[in-house]
Amino acid sequence: KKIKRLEEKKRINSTEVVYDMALNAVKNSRQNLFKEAIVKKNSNLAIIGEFKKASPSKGVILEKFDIQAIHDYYIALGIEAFSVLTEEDFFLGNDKYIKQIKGLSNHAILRKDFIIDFYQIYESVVLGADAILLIVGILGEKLQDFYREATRFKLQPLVEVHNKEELDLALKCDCEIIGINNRDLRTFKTSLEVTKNLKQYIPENKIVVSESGISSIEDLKTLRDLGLDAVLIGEMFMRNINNDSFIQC
Ligand code: IGP
Repeated sequence: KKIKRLEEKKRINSTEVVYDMALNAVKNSRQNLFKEAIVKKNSNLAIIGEFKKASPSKGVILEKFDIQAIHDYYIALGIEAFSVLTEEDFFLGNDKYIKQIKGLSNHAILRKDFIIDFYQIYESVVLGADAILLIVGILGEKLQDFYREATRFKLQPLVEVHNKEELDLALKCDCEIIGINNRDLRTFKTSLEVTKNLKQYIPENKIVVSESGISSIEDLKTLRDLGLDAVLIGEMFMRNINNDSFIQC
């Protein structure tokens, strides 16, 4: 399904065309904006708030997916950066959300999608993303090439790992920002133990983000004490946005 969708896009705009568009768009790059928003400044954790309508494990999370309302909620919470799901089939995301959100404020934007083709790197530049997700579990040894191409186009890759082998690959390609996904993408189960385990193997100079399944103040305290730079939260915020109380966890 993914590949079919990509083929369709390429029929409309070939890789060469999107590549040229990216070369032009990279001139407007907000260099290092994402990195600077999430790097540890004092002992506080930065929070990346995700715009997430649905997920493969939970189905539709937020019926009324109002970009402006979610944006305003995140601004009120003091969130440091945004993560925007553009993946259409499993997360009901859309490319157009990036432009919409950029029209609302200057926060850094991470494009969340399954990047499997350079085409999507060029497309991310054209869409105006500041950062993209590169999933080591999907890219394997190809990570290095994707990382190089993304940084050549001034995108800051968040390199996502879930186990020690994947982390070793990420470290081998000397990436700056590592995302530890607490969710096992095969079983959908989340555990903060994944972050606890992997954090110890990551050199001090890396920016480390813990992703998925973060749902309480207790979780945030645990992660802060581990010395992380940032956390990435989607579902918990999406479930709380329509509640009267500020934050329910
Ligand atoms: C957010 P949660 O459990 O707070 O909604 O998780 C984010 O980590 C998750 O959406 C995610 C993701 C991904 C989605 C992490 N890695 C890769 C799609 C693709």
